Amino acid sequence: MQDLRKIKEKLIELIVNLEEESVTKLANEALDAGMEPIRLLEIIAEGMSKVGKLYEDKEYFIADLIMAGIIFKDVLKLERMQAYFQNITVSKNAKVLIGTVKGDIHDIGKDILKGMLEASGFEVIDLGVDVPCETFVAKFEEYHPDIVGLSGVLTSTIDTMKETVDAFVSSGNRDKVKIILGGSHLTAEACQYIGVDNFACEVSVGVRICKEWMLSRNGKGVSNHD
Ligand code: B12
Repeated sequence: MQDLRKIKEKLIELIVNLEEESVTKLANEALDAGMEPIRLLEIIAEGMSKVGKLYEDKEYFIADLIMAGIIFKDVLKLERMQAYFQNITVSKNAKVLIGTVKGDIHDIGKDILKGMLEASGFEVIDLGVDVPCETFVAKFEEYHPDIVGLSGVLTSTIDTMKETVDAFVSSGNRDKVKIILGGSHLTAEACQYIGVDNFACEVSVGVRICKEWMLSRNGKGVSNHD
């Protein structure tokens, strides 16, 4: 059994080299060796950032970004990762509507959010990617969720997120729901400009915020397995 620090270094190296099969094999070994699924996700995300940097530096191309996305999804599909996400034994007492905003098709962060919210007892309605403002509002009016989560990683989503929140304002729905933003490019200033209740650059932080909101709303919050 390799030690976890060595596994981490090797995993990042394999991701950067886009070695799909070797990443899933080593990810399984890491879980066997006792690595927490959430830690594994952080390591894979670190590898993805390095791939993103190589793309920025023009050493990698769009095909390499696509491959990196496929590798991440392979890891999410591993049996033990699925088990981690689907560990739901509680009644669903809070609803979250999520989606990646218009113009952005990145969905890995959103999918992790969905898995972690469900594992924490939330019911999740996932609108997918490239979701227009009107769809967010229409689905809000259809499902009446407690929380709306807007995902986006492109810097251009600051404007699209604002348009989406503005659509909640103009339809008279903004005061009826908590809205959280998620994306690694977000800041407190952006959050204030867009007009939302909170933001998170990490899914785990976002899930904690959602739990706290539900706690303060009904005094009992959602059940979880922490
Ligand atoms: C894989 C990838 C792709 C894949 C996406 C596959 C998929 N199914 O998602 C594909 C190939 C499709 C792609 C396309 C493009 N990409 Co791309 N991509 C990436 C890459 C390498 C990894 C993204 C990823 O999945 N990361 C891992 C996940 C876990 O991270 P995440 O999504 O950010 O989620 C985290 C947080 O943001 C947060 N979170 C996310 N959503 C939410 C929601 C809530 C509510 C909460 C609380 C939290 C939360 O939690 C997660 C961590 O816990 C990044 C590089 C990077 N550094 O991220 C570039 C990157 C995001 N892409 C980039 C670009 C430029 C593009 C393209 C424009 C390229 C092109 N010329 O066509 C297109 C855009 C297409 C579009 N319209 O969206 C740039 C964005 C630059 C910018 N500043 O806007 C990046 C940063 C690469 C770079 N360094 O240049 N990409």
